[in-house]
Amino acid sequence: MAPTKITLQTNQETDHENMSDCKSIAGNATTRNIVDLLLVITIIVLLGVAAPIIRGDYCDIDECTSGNHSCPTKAHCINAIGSYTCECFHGYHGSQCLDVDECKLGIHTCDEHANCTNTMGSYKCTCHVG
Ligand SMILES: [Ca+2]
Repeated sequence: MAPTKITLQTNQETDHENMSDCKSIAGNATTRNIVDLLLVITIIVLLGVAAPIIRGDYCDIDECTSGNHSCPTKAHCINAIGSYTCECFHGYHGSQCLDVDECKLGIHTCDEHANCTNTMGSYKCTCHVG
């Protein structure tokens, strides 16, 4: 009677798969670290982009260049974030930027032998005859 052959299968192949799994797990850990790092970088970048938007930096309309302001004609328009201001030209004052009458106010620099004549935005001095 011939001996019965019994084939025993070793666990080598299974062990090999387990080793691959270990490497795979290690690889996944590295990948997870990279993904986490990219996530943190993305959040930082998004916060950097979002902060100016939240502050309104990118939502500002330049009323001065668009002509959508109500400054007096004798004023500079100065844009600001979310608003604008008007600054009277030199020689004009008040909320309507009206002419300053330097002669009437006595703030001219005309010589005592000259007449002061008010002009729009300024004044002029004219020497007395002689
Ligand atoms: Ca004047």
